[in-house]
This record gives sequence, C-alpha cells and structure tokens, in this order.
Amino acid sequence: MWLIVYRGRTSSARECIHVKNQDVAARLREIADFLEIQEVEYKPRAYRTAARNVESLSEAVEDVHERGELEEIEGVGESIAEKIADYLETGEMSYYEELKADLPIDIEAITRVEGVGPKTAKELYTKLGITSLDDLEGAAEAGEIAELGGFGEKSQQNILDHIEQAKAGEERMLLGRAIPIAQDIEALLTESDAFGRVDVVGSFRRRRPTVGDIDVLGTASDPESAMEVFCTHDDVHEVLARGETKSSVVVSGDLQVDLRIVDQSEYGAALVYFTGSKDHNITLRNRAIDREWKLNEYGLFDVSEADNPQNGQRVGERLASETEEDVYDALDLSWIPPELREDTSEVDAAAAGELPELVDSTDIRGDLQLHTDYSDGSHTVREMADAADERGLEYVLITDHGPHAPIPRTLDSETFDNQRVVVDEINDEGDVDVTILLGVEAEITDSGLEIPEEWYEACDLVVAGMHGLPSNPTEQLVHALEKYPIDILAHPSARLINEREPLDLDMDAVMQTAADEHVAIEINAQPKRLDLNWQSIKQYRHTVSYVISTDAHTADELDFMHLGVS
Ligand code: DGT
Ligand code: CA
Ligand code: CA
Ligand code: ZN
Repeated sequence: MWLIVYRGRTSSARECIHVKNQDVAARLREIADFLEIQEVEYKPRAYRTAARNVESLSEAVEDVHERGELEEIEGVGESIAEKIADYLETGEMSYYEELKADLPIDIEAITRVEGVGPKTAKELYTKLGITSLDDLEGAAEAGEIAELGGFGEKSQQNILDHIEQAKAGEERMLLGRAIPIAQDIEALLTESDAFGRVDVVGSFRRRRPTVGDIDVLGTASDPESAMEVFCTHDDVHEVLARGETKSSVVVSGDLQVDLRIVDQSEYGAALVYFTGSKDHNITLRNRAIDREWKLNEYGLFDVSEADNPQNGQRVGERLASETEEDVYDALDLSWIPPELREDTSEVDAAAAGELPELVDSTDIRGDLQLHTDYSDGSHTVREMADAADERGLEYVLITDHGPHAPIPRTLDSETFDNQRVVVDEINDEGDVDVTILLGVEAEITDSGLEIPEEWYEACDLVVAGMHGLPSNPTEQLVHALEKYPIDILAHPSARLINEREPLDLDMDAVMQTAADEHVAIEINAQPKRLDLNWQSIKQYRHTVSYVISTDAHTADELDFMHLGVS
C-alpha cells in the first residue's frame, strides 16, 4: 500500500498572492480568446501561458513591476510585459479594451459552457447577437441555436445541458481564487486600529472548494469607525448595506463580503455560528435542546429555569460564549476543526473523543504530479527541481503528459529518454536536496493506457489520468487499473469546477479496483479540480490510500498544495 503523506516535517504553504495578479491573468486569458477568434497563430497560447504564470506568482505582480522585472516572469516577453504595465499604471489594459470594443461579449463566461469555444462564441454573437450567458440561455431555450447553420439540435441541447454549470461559476468562486482576496481584506482590517479580532468564517473557513460569499467576523471598540474602514477601502466596488453591526460590500471578482461586529464576550459563540455549516449548527443546537439549553450566535444558555425561553436571544443562565472551545466543551464535545463541520458525523465523533487527526501542510513531504516544458508546463525540469527544493520537499515526481493526451505537446520516446537523462543528471549532481523522480501522466483512452512498454521500467512511478470524454468511463478506468502497472490514478472524476461535470462513474467499482490493484488515488490540488472530492475522500478513506499532488504547471503552482490538504 502506498502511504505518501507522513507526519512530521515543516514546510511553508505560501498562500498569499495578490488580487491584481488575478485581474491581470483574467485579461490576458480573454486576449488569448480574442486572438484565437482572429485565428492568430501561437499568440493565444503565449497569452495563456503568461496568464497562468502571473496568476500563480508567489508575490504581487505590482512588486515585480516596481522592480522592473515583469519580463523575468516565465512566458512574459516584451509585448505582454508592456500590456501588464499598462494595466498596473492606468487601471486599464488598452489592448484588451480595444479587442473587447470590437467584440463586446462576455467571452470568459460564454466559453465556460462546455463545448463552446471562442470561435463558437463569436459566431453566436454575429448571428444572434449573444453577448452573455443569459442571452445564450434565452436563445437555446427559444430554439434559435438549432436553426443556425452548423449548429443543430445536438449543439443546442449541449448548451442547455451545460449552462447551469457555467452560471454557477457566476455565483460561487473557487476557493483558490477567493483566498488572496479574503486574505487581503483580513490583513487590511487586522492592521486597522478600528478592529480588535478579525476572522474570516463561513464556507471559507471550512475550506469548501467554492464559496458563495466571504463572511468576516470582528470585534471593535468603536463599531462606527470599523464599518467606515470596511465600507470605504480601495477594493470596495459597491456597498450593499451598511449598518451598526452588519455591512455587506462587493469587492474584486464580484465577490460579496459580509462583516459582522460582535461583542468580545460573545466572540466564540459567533465564531461557531457564522462558521457553520448550517447543518452542523442545527446538530449542535439539537444537542443543546436535549439538555434544556439554547444555542445561538450570542452563546449557550441554560433555559431550564427561564419563564419564557423563546423570549429574547440572551435568556437564561449563560453557560459559554467567549471562545469556541468553551462552547464545544460545555456541550461535552472536543473542539471540531472547521473543515469537518459539515454534519457528516463529526459531532458524534467529537462526543466519543474519536475525531481524526487531520493531515496538515507540515505533514507534506513530497509532490507526485507536476509538469515541465516537456509537455504543457512552463518551467524546465531544473527550475521545477529548484522550486521544489526551495519549498523543502523531499521528493517530487515529474509527470509530463504521455502520448494521446488531448494537448498540443506530449512526450514521445525521444523526449522521454532525454528527460530521464536530465533527471538523472540533476540527482547525480547533488546540488539540490530534493530527490527528483521521473514518471509520466499516461493517458487512459478507449484502447487502454497509452504508453510504450519500455516506459514502465524507466519510470519511477506511473500516474494515469483521463482528459478526454470517454464513452464508458467506469469500464475504461477499471480496465486500465487492472491491466497496467499504474501507481497513481490522477484526478479520478476529471471534474473542472464550474466548467465540467465529473465523469459519470461507478465510484465504488473504481475505488475497489484501485484498492485491489494497489493504486493510490490522487487528491489533485489545482483550484479547479480538487478531485477526488472531499465527500468521496471521506467515504473511501478505509478502502484506498491517497496522495495529495499539486499537478503544478508552473513553479509557483507548487504552492497549491495547501488547497489539496484542505
Ligand atoms: P456559502 O456562502 O454559500 O459558501 O456558504 P456559507 O456556509 O458561508 O453560508 P452563509 O454565508 O449563508 O452563512 C454563513 C454561516 O452562517 C453559515 O455557514 C451558518 C450560519 N448561518 C447562516 N444562516 C443560518 C441559518 O439559517 N441557521 C443557522 N443555524 N445557521 C446559519
Ligand atoms: Ca459564506
Ligand atoms: Ca454570508
Ligand atoms: Zn492531468
């Protein structure tokens, strides 16, 4: 059995990126789409690579610009650097604005619909004037798309099938995207004199893969000035509500942020309440009711002697409210880590003293999926080795895409052999502490696992994954796991959050086969994947072993590890 995550080593999970990196990356990606529509060659790919590298930078792109080092970002040449500088200096990227003026459509949203690419989006605009997801939905429902030449019923049905998924992307932001935004706000409030404690709560604190909004809890001796700071800082795009203890604003990425100011003496009860989940709260509240107590955001109260327990929020004798530990303790529970507060038996486990010890970032020793410029990664093997070394990893497994992966560049026999030599050289030179292992991300297709026989011997470990649209995914996965010496099954459900539904798999069958064949299951830390999902991870934790891998395509994406850990 593989057990790749051990306890007991410190490594730092650098989480702090900056909001502007994402804004720049979003524009570069849209430029890529616009250029693709114009059938410009190579450039779209260059813009996408640059976008990925800017987005995953471990520092603020403004700082890089201030040092005059934009062109040192991988994939950013003179021309892209100029565009980034333009945006950072003026707040607008004029090249992007020009392209957008020519084709005024929400290309990012429309192309999020599975099967709709930039060129289709343009055609839909030219022929039907579609500029947004709502337009697209309306046209599909009215049957207008089926009537277009080159489209037909099937394309229209495909759009209808996938539009909800794309629309969900407007409502729920990827955790990986929300983290830098929330951390910036948290830092801003924490550093302001107006606030005492500040905590980001809600689904964010529970580290759900996506968040509907950001909930912030704070204490303030002068709530009025605290609200002033919260409602008027630089990143506030709109104030939705402003009250004495409760305000809501909209910030970058159209993200809503709610703030509540509560009393220091009731902070613990408020933390429990606003961290949620709602179902976890209900289970806690029922536990209180069983004891003739009452639990709400103000505290835990003994109401057995109260004349009218429903009368007011703070009735009865206060049992706990100052810290979270106090509240859980009073309910005869050990403190429950936020990630577990999803009402999936964690309260029973806490009552029985059987909460699991959670894996955390300090447990991570290695990373078993990452890409280099031998396939679709941005950096060389050497650069990835250095980046892994800097992060204190003991080992990494290089896994470029094997033949038949649906991407522009994949390994062939020559480049694979060459990569083996390069990896051996780096290990032999011994100037990095990290051990570089060589693997491959082999493609599972209709005909099996697409790598030459010799590679099994030459690889330290074989990772297998599916990137296409298989007709019978369960059968193909099970067959591949049984027939080939696979070590790790990558991103099993192949979901792309807000873009592509998970494969329709018989997960029991896949997991049982993986267990029988001693194949470890990957928890992929890419913000869009987070695959295997947390519900299944829990479900199959006694069946299979897991590895947490970043699937990094740039050096800084090695920092995604903490998302996989969450
Ligand atoms: P989200 O924003 O959709 O990603 O999910 P949450 O969990 O952050 O939900 P949100 O923002 O509506 O509320 C934050 C927390 O406040 C939630 O996790 C639990 C608590 N809460 C909100 N509404 C209720 C409620 O009606 N009953 C109880 N017991 N708790 C609630
Ligand atoms: Ca929330
Ligand atoms: Ca909320
Ligand atoms: Zn993959």
